[in-house]
Amino acid sequence: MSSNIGSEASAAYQKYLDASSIDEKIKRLEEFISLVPKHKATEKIVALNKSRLAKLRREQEAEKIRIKTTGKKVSPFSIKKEGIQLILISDYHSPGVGKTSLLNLLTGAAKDKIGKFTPIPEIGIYEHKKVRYQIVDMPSIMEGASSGIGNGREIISQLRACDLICFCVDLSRDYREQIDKLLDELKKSHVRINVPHPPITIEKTGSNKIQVFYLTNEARELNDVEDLTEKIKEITHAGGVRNGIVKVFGKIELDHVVDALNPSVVYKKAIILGTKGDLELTKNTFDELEKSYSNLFPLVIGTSVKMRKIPGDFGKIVLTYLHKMKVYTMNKGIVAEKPLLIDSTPNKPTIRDVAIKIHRSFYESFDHAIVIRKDARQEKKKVGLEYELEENDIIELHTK
Ligand SMILES: Nc1nc2c(ncn2[C@@H]2O[C@H](COP(=O)(O)OP(=O)(O)OP(=O)(O)O)[C@@H](O)[C@H]2O)c(=O)[nH]1
Ligand SMILES: [Mg+2]
Repeated sequence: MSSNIGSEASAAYQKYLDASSIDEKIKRLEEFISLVPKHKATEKIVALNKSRLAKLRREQEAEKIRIKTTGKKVSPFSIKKEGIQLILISDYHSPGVGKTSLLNLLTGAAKDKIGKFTPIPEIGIYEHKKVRYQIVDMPSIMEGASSGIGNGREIISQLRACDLICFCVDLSRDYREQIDKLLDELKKSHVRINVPHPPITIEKTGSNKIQVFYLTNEARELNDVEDLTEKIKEITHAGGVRNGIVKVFGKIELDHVVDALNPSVVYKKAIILGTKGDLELTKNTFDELEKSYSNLFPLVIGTSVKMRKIPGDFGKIVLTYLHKMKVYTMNKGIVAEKPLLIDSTPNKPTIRDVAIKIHRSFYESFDHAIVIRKDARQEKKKVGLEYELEENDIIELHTK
């Protein structure tokens, strides 16, 4: 990756990034540190990674103590994320909606568990164009899940951390009832679905007042800013924040202020997977569902496990929906096997995003990058930090 670090160390670093357990991360990071040539230019990288290693070792120790004292391994509901995590949920019904069947169709996992109630999460890995997706088949969500019924708290806490929630809806049943039940439990748990993060943040400070700043033109041009500022201050005060800084980045509503004060509010992306599309009359249900929920769910996909029907490029559809773009890093002419995923909103990603994503030290000591764009037959172009990237670009970073 970098001319200072050397190819072996860069390869070890990539393995560290890919590692999924603490033990493996520690092993890979030790390997990386031992391979980095030690001189002035690499001092900072070595120090940074040594402190990272110390943190990982503390986590490993804490985990050992936890197992020793509680006698328990990690709960089956605490799932270690790997790749892009999709969680399948549905309302409780017997026979089930078809989540385990979908998991099996995509990943081959849990074949013997189809048709039986799934009491703990089942997990499988689906790979598409070298991108790994962790599919989690959750136990169905019961009424009252938000107050803990049927492991509701454990399930919802996983949903808070995932990349995409997949509402699985049996097309041969009343779809409205299924979707609304799920939405209701999520709403009660402060999980907001398919709405962007409102453009406001509130930080507690040591200062003796609440200050409100409007940081973009859009925010500064809001109607009656003085009145709005007073209202924001009142709500913030009532929410228990006496000293703080409120930053407004765009158009906001007063509900957004309330949400920003509540640390349990999360904003998640979700899609609908209609199931059992082979059964009679489900075509009509699918069309109706798609139409009536189009405001809330821009993506509804019809499936039938019985007919092995799910889009062949399901992975690509998910990546596009999550606004993620795939690029490849290169080191001394060798292209990494696994792609790197970078966010492609609100603007097109640049070399800067890639450098920061790999490691801040690459950004700080950045000199130039080489970009190969095979689709446009672009051979080795030398570029700077602001260069905008396209899907499948191959990028080699060079540091000073
Ligand atoms: N006709 C038809 N039946 C299906 C399809 N997918 C699943 N089923 C059937 O629906 C039943 C339930 O499927 P599961 O995959 O176990 O459902 P689940 O959502 O995992 O159920 P729980 O774990 O109980 O929440 C099984 O008998 C499946 O064979 C499908 O595409 N078409
Ligand atoms: Mg199941």
